[in-house]
Amino acid sequence: MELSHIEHIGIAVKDLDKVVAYYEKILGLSCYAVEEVKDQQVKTAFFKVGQTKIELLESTGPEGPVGKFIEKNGEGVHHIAFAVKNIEQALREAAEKQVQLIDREPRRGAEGLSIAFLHPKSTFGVLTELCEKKQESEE
Ligand code: CMX
Repeated sequence: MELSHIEHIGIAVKDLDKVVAYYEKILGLSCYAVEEVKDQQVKTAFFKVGQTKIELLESTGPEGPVGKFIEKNGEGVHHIAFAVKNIEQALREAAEKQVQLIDREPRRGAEGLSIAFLHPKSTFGVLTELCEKKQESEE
């Protein structure tokens, strides 16, 4: 699988506004986008640190993946997302190597990226996201 960089780190938070204020006022970053991803029951806020982004995730429903995560673990690092050259190929390779896929096919995530998750039970406890920025014409 060809990974180019860490695309983002996802962090589960209880109160998006409060945490955005921390990243802006203490760490000196600037939030450049806030977006709700309805099918994932999350509201997200993005920051750039070099080539990598920080994605803050506030749950919009207790049964969503972030709501369940916070209920069990509290706030903290939720997932790591790697940029891949070819997401379909990367998923095929992972499946061939017996990695459990959460998404068998890529789907559209925040910022219009093509994304898919690997199950933390087969990635040594780290929920892993693969992302590819498709050209408009490829979608
Ligand atoms: N990191 C590590 N382990 C995790 C985890 C995470 N983020 N989320 C859940 N788990 C573990 C749980 O601790 C639990 O472990 P045990 O069986 O040892 O108790 C196990 O996975 C099952 O967890 P669960 O709470 O019962 O939840 P589900 O099985 O219903 O769902 C998962 C788990 C990973 C399949 C689900 O959270 C998922 O599909 N995640 C991918 C989508 C997602 O996270 N979307 C939010 C971000 C969207 C975005 O970035 O835009």
